[in-house]
Amino acid sequence: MSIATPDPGAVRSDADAPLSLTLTDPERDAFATLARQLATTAPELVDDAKWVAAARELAAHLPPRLRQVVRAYRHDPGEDGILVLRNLPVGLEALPPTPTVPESVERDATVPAAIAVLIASELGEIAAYRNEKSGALVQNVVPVPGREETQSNAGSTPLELHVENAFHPHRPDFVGLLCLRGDRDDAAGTLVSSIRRALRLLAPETRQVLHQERFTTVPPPSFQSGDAAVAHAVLTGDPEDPDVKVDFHATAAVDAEAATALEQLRDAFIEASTSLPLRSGEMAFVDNRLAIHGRTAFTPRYDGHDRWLHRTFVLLDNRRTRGSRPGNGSVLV
Ligand SMILES: O=C(O)CCC(=O)C(=O)O
Ligand SMILES: [Fe+2]
Repeated sequence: MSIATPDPGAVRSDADAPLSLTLTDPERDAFATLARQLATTAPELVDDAKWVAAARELAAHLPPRLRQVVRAYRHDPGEDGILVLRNLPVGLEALPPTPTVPESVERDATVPAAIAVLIASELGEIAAYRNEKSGALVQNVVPVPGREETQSNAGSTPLELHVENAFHPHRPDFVGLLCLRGDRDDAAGTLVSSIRRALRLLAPETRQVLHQERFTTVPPPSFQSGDAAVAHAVLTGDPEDPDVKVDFHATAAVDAEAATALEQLRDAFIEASTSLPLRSGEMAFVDNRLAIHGRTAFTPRYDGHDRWLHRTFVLLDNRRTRGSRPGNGSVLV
């Protein structure tokens, strides 16, 4: 494993560019060794507390430059709120066919699952939601036959920009998307947009309305339960650098003026958005407090070679969520 000391200041050369890191081949190989070590740690089950604890410990041995960029991102996620990591050792050649079943999750401690959990554990506390994808810590984002038109990650028509689990009192702080297999047509792009960029496109009056409790948000279809609808603000915190809570499929305005503000916010987010066509071995994190995400349309063929991502959620403070995590585990109710 490499013990080279990275240069201080090397991870953020341009404050305006998204944080990103492409592993060197030796770094990738060292990471592959570490991921295999975790993948073969008993009981080789992703959702087992002992295995998750092993991931937390082994994450200390990730390549130093990777730990450095993750730390920089946690401190400040930049204008775009995203971190992109490349040349991760997912082993495309050895992958099984892309799953096609609904609600697919990764229970077995595969090397790609180990990669996602190691990086997530370095960023913060990996977490899942009991009522979504059976509380699995690593979920498969794959197109599912019959679900093409749904506003869920099983669909393949355009997926509206959203904050992940916007309705939940403890929504994830970060969403991680590790690409095992990219879209062969290069059509599928993960859309990301940040309020730091969109804010500049909004009039002061619009921002003011968005800071008021004039919006409601219902749970997404992937949740099998959940209540709507206490009115909330879409923007909170520092008016010059707010957090955002909105899902353009699930959030509604309670009056006409708020509806106009919501429409203007959506336009601003779309104008400020960029598309990340994730390829095999790339992982993107989205800061779910100040950035939103969606996906462009693509054409699945259901032949085992469709686009395949692993999704993981990260929260930053285990104490803050303790009342929602029975038994002090990783799954929130
Ligand atoms: O497919 C993607 O790129 C993103 C899907 C999505 O929004 C999610 O899985 O949370
Ligand atoms: Fe999402």
